Amino acid sequence: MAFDLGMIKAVYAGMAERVNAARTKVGRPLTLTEKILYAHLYEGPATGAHERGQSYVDFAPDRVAMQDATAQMALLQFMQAGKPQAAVPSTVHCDHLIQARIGADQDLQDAYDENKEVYDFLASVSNKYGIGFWKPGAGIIHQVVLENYAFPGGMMIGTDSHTPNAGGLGMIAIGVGGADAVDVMAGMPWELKFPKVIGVKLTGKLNGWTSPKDVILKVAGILTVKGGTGAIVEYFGEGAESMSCTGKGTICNMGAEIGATTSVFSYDNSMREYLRATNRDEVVELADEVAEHLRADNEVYADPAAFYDQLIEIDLSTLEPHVNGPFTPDAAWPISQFAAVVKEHNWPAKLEVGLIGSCTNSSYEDLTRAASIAEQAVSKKLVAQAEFTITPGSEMVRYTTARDGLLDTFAQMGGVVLANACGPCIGQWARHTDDPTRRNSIITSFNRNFAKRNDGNPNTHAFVASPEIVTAFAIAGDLTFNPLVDKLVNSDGQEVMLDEPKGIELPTQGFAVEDAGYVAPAEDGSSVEVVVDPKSDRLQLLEGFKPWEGTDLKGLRLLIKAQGKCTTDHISMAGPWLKYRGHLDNISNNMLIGAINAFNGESNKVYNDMTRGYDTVPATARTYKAAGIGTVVVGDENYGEGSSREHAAMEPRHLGVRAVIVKSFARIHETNLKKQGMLGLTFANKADYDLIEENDSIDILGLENFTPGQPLKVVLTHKDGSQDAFMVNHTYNEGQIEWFKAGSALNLIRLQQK
Ligand code: MIC
Ligand code: SF4
Repeated sequence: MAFDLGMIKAVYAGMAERVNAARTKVGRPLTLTEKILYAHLYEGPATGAHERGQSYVDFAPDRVAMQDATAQMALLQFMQAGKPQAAVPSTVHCDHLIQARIGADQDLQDAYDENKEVYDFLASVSNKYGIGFWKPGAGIIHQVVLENYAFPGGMMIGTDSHTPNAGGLGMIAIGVGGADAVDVMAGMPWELKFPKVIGVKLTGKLNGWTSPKDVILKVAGILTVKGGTGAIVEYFGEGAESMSCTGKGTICNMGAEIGATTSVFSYDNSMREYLRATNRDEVVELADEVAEHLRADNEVYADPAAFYDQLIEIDLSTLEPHVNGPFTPDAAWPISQFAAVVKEHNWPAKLEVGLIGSCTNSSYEDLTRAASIAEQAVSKKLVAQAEFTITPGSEMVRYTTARDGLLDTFAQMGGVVLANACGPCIGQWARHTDDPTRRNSIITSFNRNFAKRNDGNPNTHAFVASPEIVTAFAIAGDLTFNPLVDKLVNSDGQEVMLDEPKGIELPTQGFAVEDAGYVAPAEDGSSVEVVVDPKSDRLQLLEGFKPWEGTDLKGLRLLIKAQGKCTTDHISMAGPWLKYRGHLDNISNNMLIGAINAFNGESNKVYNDMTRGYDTVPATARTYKAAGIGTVVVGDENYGEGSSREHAAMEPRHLGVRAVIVKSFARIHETNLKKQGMLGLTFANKADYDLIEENDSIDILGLENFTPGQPLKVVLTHKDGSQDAFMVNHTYNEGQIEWFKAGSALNLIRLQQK
């Protein structure tokens, strides 16, 4: 059995006492979010109330999940922490490094050959430290977690921003950087600012073409990519109860796209059924005993506006299918308006590829609904006009859908089944295109659609929608097609319409799988050796970053002033660079190469004062570093949105950047910067961003008295000798200031070990 029943029992055993203590301290009815969080305080039952959006709180999550692209750095750090075993149940999932080229079997074999060194490393570290290992091909982390580990009322962290997917099973599941995973695996408290709680009340019932995906596409339109920052989104209402558990997972998964800390649903029948279908009847029995603690107090549901920081209401009965994009997941368009919007913006209307599946949307229900559309391509003699791919989220889903004939249905429509892995979702896609300079459109059932994300091509306009809408679009090959009202012409020249999708929530014959792909760790791993070849270009043992020198930072140079959207994909691109996720020096060659330089509007071309010319960002950083000169990165709003990859913080730290000063940060990235001993600062007055000139020398003052809540001062000396000064804010608490002083959080753990 892969899941840890003993741990779940222990969590539930303490639940009543902890929830009651919290209710007493807080002095009012509790939301579900608060119940789960208070039930996981590191200190035990609450001894006081925590202010939402204000207090930093220490938590004790129940488990940790890591995917191969982030696990390398997480585990390289964990190896330095000096612990014999992971303190909580933890797993590694090999999903990100598999390239989608031809189809599942060949691609998986190639991945084994190309990534052997990394897989061997991950397998042996896992074996040594008591960590469960899911082999390449087993599936995508979030799907595998939902199928095996997530449980109502639990709390987990994962080194991937879509970890919140487990909220579909009522778990508080939060995406973090690898250094946070190290804290939890080392048995230390894990710190988080107590989140605000946004309530989303779902009334009515989904029908026709509308699916759970459309709920989150709609919410993304309302809240935008930063509207969820610092908050947990709690869904409730009759509409929530009428949705499948996996549908809830989809909604929670994509909460990452609005910057939410996580999203969660309360325990209900759909979760019971899903747990049973995935062989976890014992969990149902246990959860039923504490069911009252796995939902908000009745008073909250009776008067939600009084208990949530923000309340949104969506009527599922009237919700339309949505298509979001291009280039950002919060550009939300109801299907009835989409065709007009496509024309108005002159986006390429011809659809070249439709891609379904991924961690977001590859449940049995999703695939049956999409297959019910694909089937009609054949029965109604329609020839699919776009390429079509299917990425199953796990081997269990793949095996079951193959058994039930769904994959054959897709194949008849011309679909290609890819490996159970991230593939095209993360740029691991060898897309076959005759002309990459052509502006073109694709549509996916994934979650992110930043420029270049899927195929590395800036000319690709990527849209996201539900799997059934993607399938209908792939058949039509045209973004101005609305399957709800438009007809298509078939190969007999007749006009036909697609019927509404029909899905099956859970397989009537049950899920099945031959080899799920799990490898249990050794009981005692102390004699397992982990070898890293010093000559490897994929893996590099870490050296600790230097501690703070104890003085203000003076004479720093501006490395880049980034303008506009600067996601973790801009800071540390994925795709071809995933290869170097275990080698800090090599991956640093992608640092900020996608960010737009505010002074020339170009990417990867910044002024280098050492050579008095323009150069790439990494090369410029390296020349300053070699000369012992620290640098500063300046950024815009929501800097670092997107992924949890801590490489986006470690690379600048490694290449000598001392501070990142921005208008606002995305949560995970800000924490990652702090953990790596970097200064992450925000303009007290956002307009001061404009004061920064290309040739500036920068001083950061006030560090000797670096104190929580006290702003620091920045002095700019411009090329002509004139100066400007302004204040910058920070959110460092006492403990985080110690990370800065020690050079990184990990340095501090090592000091404490000694
Ligand atoms: C993503 O969806 O962007 C990723 C790839 O899963 C990342 C993690 C990574 O960069 O390895 C994420 O979302 O955290
Ligand atoms: Fe993988 Fe894409 Fe899901 Fe990230 S969002 S875990 S890359 S499938």
